[in-house]
Amino acid sequence: MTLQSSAEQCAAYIKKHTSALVVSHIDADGLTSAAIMGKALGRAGVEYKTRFVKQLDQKSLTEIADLNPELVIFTDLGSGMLEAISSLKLNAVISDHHQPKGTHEYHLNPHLFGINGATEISGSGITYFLASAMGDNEDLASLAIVGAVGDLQHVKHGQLVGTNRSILEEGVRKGVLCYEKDLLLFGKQTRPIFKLLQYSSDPYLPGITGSEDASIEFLKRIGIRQHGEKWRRWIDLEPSEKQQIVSALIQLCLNSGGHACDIQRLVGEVYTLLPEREGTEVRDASEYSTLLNATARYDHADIGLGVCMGDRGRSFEEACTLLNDHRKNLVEGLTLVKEIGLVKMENLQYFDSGNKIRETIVGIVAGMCSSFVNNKEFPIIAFADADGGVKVSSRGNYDLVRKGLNLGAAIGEAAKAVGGTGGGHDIAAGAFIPREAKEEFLRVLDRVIGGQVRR
Ligand SMILES: [Mn+2]
Repeated sequence: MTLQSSAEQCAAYIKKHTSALVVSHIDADGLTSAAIMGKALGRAGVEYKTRFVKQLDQKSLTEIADLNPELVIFTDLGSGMLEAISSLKLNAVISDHHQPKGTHEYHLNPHLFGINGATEISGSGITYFLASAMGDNEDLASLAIVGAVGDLQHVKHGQLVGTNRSILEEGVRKGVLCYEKDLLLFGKQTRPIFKLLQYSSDPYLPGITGSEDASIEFLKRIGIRQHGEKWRRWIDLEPSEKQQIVSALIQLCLNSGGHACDIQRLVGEVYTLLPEREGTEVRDASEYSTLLNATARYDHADIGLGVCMGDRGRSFEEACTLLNDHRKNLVEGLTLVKEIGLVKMENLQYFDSGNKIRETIVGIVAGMCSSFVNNKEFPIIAFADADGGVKVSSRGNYDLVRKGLNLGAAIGEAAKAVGGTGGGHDIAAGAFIPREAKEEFLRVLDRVIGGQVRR
C-alpha cells in the first residue's frame, strides 16, 4: 500500500455516502484541513457539516456519535484515538498526521508510509492528498501550504521539504502559489516596516524588539526614508532597500554574538498566494495562518472557515478584528512570562500561567518565549487553566530532537500516568490533565525526558 492508494481507498469510501460530518482540529492546520475537505465534498456532491474540537477525547467522540452521522471525516486529528473511533462503530475516515495509536480501516496517515508528520506533511497536506483522490482539487494546494506553515513545518529547514514541497510545486504549476527567499519577519504584506522590527520575537532583535523608537531609529540610521508622514510596508520597498535592511539586521545579530538572535531565522523561504490581493493578510501563507489562529483560538472557527472557503467580505473583516485582539493577547502573554520567569527542573523548564493566558494560545506563547529564554538546553513546558483541568503545552527545538527528545511520546506518557491525555510531535506536544496532578505530571515528564535526551 502506498500513500496514494490509501488515499484512493479512503476517497472511494467517502464517495459512497451522501452526507458527512467533518470534524477537525481548532487551529490553522485544522481549519485549512476542514476547508479542503469541505470544498472536495461540495464538488463531489456530498452534503456536509463541519465541527471543530480543541481535542478529540472520549467525551467529544461520544457527542459526535450521538449526532448519528452517516459518515464522519476526521481531519488533523483522530490518529491518537483509532481504537475509540472503531469501538463506537462509526462510519469514519481519519485524515491526520499525528503519531498513530492503534489501527483503522480508513486511516490516512503519513507515518504509515515513513513520512514525517512534523516536517514533511501537515493535516491539511494529507487532507489535500485525500481531496486530490476525490477529484480535480489541485487549486486547494494553497490551503494545504497555509496549514503546513501554520504548523511551522517549514521552520526546521528554512523551507518546506518532502511531501510539502511536492504540494507546493503542484500549487506553483496550478498558478495559485509562488515562493522566494525573503525576510522572515512577520507582517510584510500589511504592516509598516518599523512594526516588523518592533514585534519581531523570533528572532529576537537585541535593542530593537519591543521598542517603537529603537525600530524607527534603526531604519533612519541605515537611510530608509518615510514617504511623507507614513512608513511604507515591506512589499512597497525597492529591492535595494530590502537588501540594505537585511544586511543591517544580519550585522546587528553578528554584533550581538549571534546568540540572542538566530541569523538563520531572519531570511528564508516565503510563500505567496497568487490569487489573493496584494497587501492583505491572506496573500502571505504565514500571515494567513496567523489570521486563522486568531479566529480558531477564540471560539470563532466559523469565521476562519469562512475565510478559507473564500469569503473576502464579512468573514475576512471579522477575522481581521480578531487578529488585532490576538496580537494584544500574545504581547500580554509574553510580558507575563518575562515577569514570572521559568522554573528549572533537571530536564525541562516550565511556567504556569494560571488563568492569565488563554489555554488556546499558551502553546504559541511557549513557542515565542523561547526567543528570550536563555537556556535552549531544555524544552519549555507551559500550563494554563482550562475547563475541568489544566492545558499543557510544550515546545522543544531541533537540537534537542537530534539528541533524542520526543515530546509527543513524553507528554503522552506523563499525561497517562496522572489520568490525563496527551500527545503530538517530537518538537511540540500538548496534554490535558487534572488540576491537582501538575506536580506529579512534572515529575514523570522530567524523568521521561531525561531518559530520552543524550547529554
Ligand atoms: Mn496539524
